[in-house]
Amino acid sequence: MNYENLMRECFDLALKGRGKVLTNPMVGAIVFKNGKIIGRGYHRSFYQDHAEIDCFNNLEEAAEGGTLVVNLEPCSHFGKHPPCVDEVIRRKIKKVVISNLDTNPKVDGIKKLKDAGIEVITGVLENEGKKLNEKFFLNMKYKRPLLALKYAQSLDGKIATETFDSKWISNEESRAFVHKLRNDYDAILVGANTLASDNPRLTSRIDGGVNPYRIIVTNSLSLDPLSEVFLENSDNKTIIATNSTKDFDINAEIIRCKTKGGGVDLEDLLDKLYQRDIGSVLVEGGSVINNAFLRENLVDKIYQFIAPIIVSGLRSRSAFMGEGAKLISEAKKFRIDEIRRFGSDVMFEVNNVYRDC
Ligand code: AOF
Ligand code: ZN
Repeated sequence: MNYENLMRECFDLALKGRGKVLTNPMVGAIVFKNGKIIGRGYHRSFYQDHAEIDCFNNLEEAAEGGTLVVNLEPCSHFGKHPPCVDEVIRRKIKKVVISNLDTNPKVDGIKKLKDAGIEVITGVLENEGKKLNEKFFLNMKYKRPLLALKYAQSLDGKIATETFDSKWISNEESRAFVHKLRNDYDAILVGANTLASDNPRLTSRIDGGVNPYRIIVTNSLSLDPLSEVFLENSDNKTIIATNSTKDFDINAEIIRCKTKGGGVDLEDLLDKLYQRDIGSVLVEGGSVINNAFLRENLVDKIYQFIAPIIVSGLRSRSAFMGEGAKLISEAKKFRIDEIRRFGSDVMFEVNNVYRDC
């Protein structure tokens, strides 16, 4: 039997948890029996049931003798929830069809299923499954959030003019896509300079969207407490990440980080965010913060929008400014994985070649 179409449906179910599962994977599950689907479920959010349990809670008839199709190996550990494999066995499922193995070292679900006499098929649409959960697999491998940069630049590689004007380089269609992106990421990060010059809200303005954490990185304490991110804070998700030890009187949570090179130690910051279950960070910063993440080899992905304008100017800003490579052979290497058009703009989605999980 070919399980690809059922697996595709699991992916679609899994995607309903997009932006809500934090450091957990997106998982969809289906029970198939006597030629029809008798139940569907998915992992709705970080705190809610795993997909298999959600699916078992929505069955039209008993699952006994049926096939469970799920995009990730069912878990076998006690985390926030008891092991899914126990429930799969208790429900007398006959066969389990999986796309990806769970790289969480605590999980060894396939062995438990096989020991219970259940047939297990793995690797169905494996690459698509990996792409779907690229954040989760990176989290598991590096024990830190996936870090992506997003910026819009002109044809001549400028993200702002000599007078620091940067509104609006990309067009409306590109910006609508950015709102969708923000919904996919757990946190949006900017530096104090961007906060001062753009005063962004950093919210996701799409229907049913979840607002990401908003992180402001600063080594000084001269932030304007009336900036939008501190005002529009009903869900209390603005974080100031600083290496300063001074006190702030500001409407935000403060994360104190180690100091590196005179600023915030970014690796330490990512560790601290991961401890708070933040699995992905989108940097909408500017030249300095982009370069700081690049130099630390922490950039996993870039969304680069290119608008058909030319800014020119000796002092206009490019996306990365600061210390750079002396030789081309020392340049940081990425792979262009996707090229999309948004009206007159183009977007490259590029990934760090060393980060494949
Ligand atoms: C599954 N089905 O839908 C998900 C799984 O703390 P917990 O109990 O939520 O466990 C989280 C871990 O469980 C996570 O790191 C991953 O290994 C697995 N996620 N497993 O069987 C699911 N979301
Ligand atoms: Zn589970």
